[in-house]
Amino acid sequence: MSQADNNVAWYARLVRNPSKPGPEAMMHDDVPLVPAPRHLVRTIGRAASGQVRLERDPGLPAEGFEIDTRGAQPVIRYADAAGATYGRDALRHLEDAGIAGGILLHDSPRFPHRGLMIDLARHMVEVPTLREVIDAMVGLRLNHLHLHLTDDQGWRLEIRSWPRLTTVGAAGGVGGTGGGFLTQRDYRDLQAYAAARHITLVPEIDLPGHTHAALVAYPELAPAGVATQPYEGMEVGFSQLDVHAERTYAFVADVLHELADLTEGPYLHIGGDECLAMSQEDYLLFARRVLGLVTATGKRVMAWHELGRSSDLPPGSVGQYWDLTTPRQDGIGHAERARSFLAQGGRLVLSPGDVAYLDHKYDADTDLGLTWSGGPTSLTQAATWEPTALIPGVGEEAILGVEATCFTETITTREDLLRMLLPRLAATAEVAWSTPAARERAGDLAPRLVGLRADWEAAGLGYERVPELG
Ligand code: TNX
Repeated sequence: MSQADNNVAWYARLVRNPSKPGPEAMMHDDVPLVPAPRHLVRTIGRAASGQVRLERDPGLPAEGFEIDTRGAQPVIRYADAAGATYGRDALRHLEDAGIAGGILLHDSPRFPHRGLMIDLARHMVEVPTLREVIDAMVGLRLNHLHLHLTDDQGWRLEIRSWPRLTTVGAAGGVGGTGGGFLTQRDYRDLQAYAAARHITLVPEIDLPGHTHAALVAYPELAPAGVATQPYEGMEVGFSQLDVHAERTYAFVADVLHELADLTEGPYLHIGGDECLAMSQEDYLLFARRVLGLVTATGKRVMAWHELGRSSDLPPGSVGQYWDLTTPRQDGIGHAERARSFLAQGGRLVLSPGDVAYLDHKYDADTDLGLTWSGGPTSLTQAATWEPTALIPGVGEEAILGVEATCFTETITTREDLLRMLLPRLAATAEVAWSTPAARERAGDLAPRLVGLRADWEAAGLGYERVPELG
């Protein structure tokens, strides 16, 4: 049987609808991230028992793999270390579902950037929990963990040249709880833990707004230059650095220098969002200076889409779009600012607020979570959006990837964090990994989560029992 025929057979079995597979079913990357299980019985797969042959194949697309179970011994061909891990996981899930025999399938990601942002600033998230989040991410083939390290309520990364950022600025969080910070040693250890799981850390220092905690630590960086009390509320948009003081740029240069030194990945995320109390002129002045400072570190810029207000973006900058699946016409010009990154030689990572914000309630009755995007976000909503359908003029090539976010205003414990992430993180991951055709053919995500749920349970990772899970 030819490879293509086999692929068709695979889809026929996968979707249990032999009449459906058409020519597009033969695309090499046209497999849903989460396969459809045939039954719910868990077996100890051969993938787990080590009887699988692993073969590197440099011809495969990055992070891609091929599973071939037509012969006596299953073979996994892989492009790179990530592909080998993903291939082993996929084979194990197929075996557990009883559908691993006699198949040849290829899989590789639709988008190179598949991320999750965790907010450590509103409430600290401790290192052991971050490691568990990383464990969940690798099972979902997510490859970027973006850490929102600073905000009005707390500064969470040790900066040796400005020690009060953490001795003073890390004391509290929303409601006065959730203080703490990462030492540089913690950060490096976490980065190594992530790298071993094919995950790149993207550190974010949010500038020039969302900086109240830094101003409490160093009042001389504030426009008024006066000491302020720690902020424990949930409002946004009120704080800013003094963009007219040279010491502000000395501060930013020091922070970015230490951050770049710590960071193995190519990007430093510099925020840029919701700087609502600053004039356009001042914002653009600051943007020009800070963009130059990032470039001087040798790193690339990542920022929230508002930084598209600036026309000084270095080529290769990445804008993170956080407005809704249908951009709002609220005078801020979300779509225009996102497109500005493309016009300046950059690309976009999409985190639409109404489907990728996993800090949102699942439904009106969820005891924690926000709803600012217009309502709760169900598993189904998180799973059923199409990246190329959001912003007019932003198509496949403009999209570097997709990222879920989890801000922590209402999230204070490991358990709460995990149940806001899971199962919805699987939905964002599938949107980031799989083609629309594969997702459509595979049908609803919830019934396909059996293998992942078993993995989460085995790892002690709690998840929300949403109605779609039955
Ligand atoms: C918007 S999205 C924010 C955060 C909030 C979050 C809550 C973005 C760039 N900024 O400051 O924490 O909503 O969901």
